[in-house]
Amino acid sequence: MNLTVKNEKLNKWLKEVADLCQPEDVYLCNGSREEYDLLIENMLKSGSAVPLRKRPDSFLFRSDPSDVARVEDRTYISASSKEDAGPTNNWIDPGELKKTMLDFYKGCMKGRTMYVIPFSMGPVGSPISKIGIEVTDSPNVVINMHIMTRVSSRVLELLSTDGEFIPCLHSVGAPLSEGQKDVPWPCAPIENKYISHFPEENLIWSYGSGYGGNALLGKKCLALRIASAMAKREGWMAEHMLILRLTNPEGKQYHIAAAFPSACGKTNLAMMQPSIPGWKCECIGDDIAWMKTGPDGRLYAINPEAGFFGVAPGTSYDTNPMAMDTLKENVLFTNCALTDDGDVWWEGMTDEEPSHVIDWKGRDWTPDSTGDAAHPNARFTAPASQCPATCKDWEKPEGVPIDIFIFGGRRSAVAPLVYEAYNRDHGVFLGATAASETTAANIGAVGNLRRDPFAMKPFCGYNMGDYFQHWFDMGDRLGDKTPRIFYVNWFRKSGDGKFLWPGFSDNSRVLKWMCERIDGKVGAKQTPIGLLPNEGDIDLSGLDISPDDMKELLSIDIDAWKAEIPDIEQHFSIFGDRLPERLKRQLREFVKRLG
Ligand code: O2Y
Ligand code: MN
Repeated sequence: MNLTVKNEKLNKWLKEVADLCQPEDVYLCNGSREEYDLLIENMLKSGSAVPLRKRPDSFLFRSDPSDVARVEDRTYISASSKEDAGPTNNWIDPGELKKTMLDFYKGCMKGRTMYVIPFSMGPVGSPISKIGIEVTDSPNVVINMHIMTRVSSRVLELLSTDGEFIPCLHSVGAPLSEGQKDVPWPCAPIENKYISHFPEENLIWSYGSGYGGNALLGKKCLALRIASAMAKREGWMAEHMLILRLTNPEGKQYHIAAAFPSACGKTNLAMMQPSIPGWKCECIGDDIAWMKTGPDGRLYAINPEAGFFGVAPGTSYDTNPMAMDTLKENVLFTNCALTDDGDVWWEGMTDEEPSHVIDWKGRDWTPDSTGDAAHPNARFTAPASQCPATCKDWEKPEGVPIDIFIFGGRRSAVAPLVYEAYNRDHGVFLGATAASETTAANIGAVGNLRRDPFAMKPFCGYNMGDYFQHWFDMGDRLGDKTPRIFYVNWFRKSGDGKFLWPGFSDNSRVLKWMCERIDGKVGAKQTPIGLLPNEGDIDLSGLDISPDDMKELLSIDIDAWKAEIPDIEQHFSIFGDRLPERLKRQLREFVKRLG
C-alpha cells in the first residue's frame, strides 16, 4: 500500500486492512466536490447510477433486491460478555466473531478500490464531535458519506499524529476475479452479512451489505451504537432523536429533542411548519442527537449528521413540503421508481399515479401492476444545508440547549394525544415503556404492539438495563435543568378507524402546549398516567375538529391501561438484575395510581 498518513495508529490500521482485503488500489478521500463528481461519473459509466433529467446533479441507484434495508438479525453487539450486550442485542463472542469475519475479509476487495474516508460526526472541531475513518470498497458508500457526514482532509489534520478515531471497516463482500464484470449493486448473500460492533474497542466491522445503515457506518453504527456506549462511559447522551427549534410570536426559543421509533414521522416533525400563526419551527436534525452538559449546567445537543437519509414513500408536498423542496437538486435516490421524463416517483408522492414508470427492480410498471413501483424503504440522501427549514444555528459547535424531551409511538388506541411526566423518574419510565404498533415498514405482522424503549431498541450499543440507569444518572446530574418530558401519540383512531388528530403542521398546537407548560402559562390535569391538558388549553383556533374527537383524543381508559401492566412487567423482566430499582418503583407507583 503506497498511502501514508501522519497518524500512526491510522497508518498501521490501513496497512493491516489493505494486506487483509487485498484491493487493487487504495484511494484517500478528501471530501471535495471534484471527488464526488468523479465518482458519480465512474458510476454513470458503469451503469450503476442513472441520471435524472428533471433534477440537476441528482441520480438514481437500484440496489440488489436482497439488499434493501438495515438487517437487525445480522447486527451484533460483540462485548466480551453476553450480559454486557444485554437481552435486546444479538451477541457473538468477539474472538469468535472476528475469526469468522476475518475469513470473509480475506481478499474481499480483490479487483476493487479501497476508499479511505476521513469523516467527522458533528461539525469539524466541535467539542461534542467524533472522528471516524471508514474504509470501504463501495463508491456508492463514499458519495453517500459525502452528504451524510463531514468528509474532509481537515479531519486528518485534526487527528495529527496521535489523535483518536473510530475505525469503521466496510466491504460489500463481492471480490472480482481477473476479468470478471461487476454488477450494479454488489453485495453478499444474507447469511454472510455481518454488521458488527465492538463497543469496548470503539470498533465497527461491516460485511456484505451496501445499503443504508448497514454500510454508511457513521450513522446508526457509529453515531448510535458505538456512541451510546461511549456516552455511557463518558457521561453524555447519544440518542435516536430529532432536534428542532420552536420560536413563539414573542421571539422566545424552545429546543425540542424527540424520540420516535422508525416509521413514526420523525423527519416530518423535524421539518414541520406550524399551522398556528406567529410560531416558527426550524430543523436542526431529523434522526440523531448527541447531548452534553454545557458550562451553565444545561443539556446541549448537536446533530452529528450533515444530511438526511429519509424514507421516500409517503413524502409529498402535503406531508412534508420542506423535504420535497430539499430534494430539488444534489440528491441521491435509492430504489425509487424512474418516470418516463427522467424524474423519480414513489407511492404517496402525487395524488395521481403516473401511467408508466420503471420500478425499483428496473421493470416496466403501470398502475395495474402488482407490487410497488418504489421499494417501501426507498431512500433519498440529501444535504441538510439545502432544506429550507434548516435552522441557521444547526452547525453551532456548542449545540443548542434542550428544553423538552418527547417520547412517542404509533398507537391506534390507549395512549392519548399528549401527556407530561410527573417528574424526571416518571419521564424515564415513559421512555422505557414507549411502545408502537408495527407498520408495513417493520418486519413481521402489522399492528402488533412492540416496546421500543426511547426508540433505541435497535440502536443501543450495550445492555439496555444499564442504558435506563444512564438516563437516571444524567437526570441526577442535570437536576432541575433536566428538560421537561412529554409523551405524544399522533396516531389515535376513532372506533370507525379514522385518525382523530390531523397531525403534520397541526402538531405545532401540541408543541405550543408544551412550551406554555414550561412557562407556567397553562395548568394540567393529574391522571394516573401523567399530566394531561385541561380542556381548552390546546390551541385549536382555525382547526376543524369536533369537541367529541378532542375529548376522545385526551381520554384515558383505565381498564385498557391496567391491561398493559402484564406486558410492561414482561418487558421489564428480560433485564433481570440490570433493571434499575427506580424503574421498578415507577411501575409499582403506576399500578397504585391506576387503582
Ligand atoms: O434501512 C436503512 O438502512 C435505513 S434505516 C433509517 C434511516 C434513516 C433514519 N432512521 C432509520 C431508522 O431505521 O431508524
Ligand atoms: Mn432513525
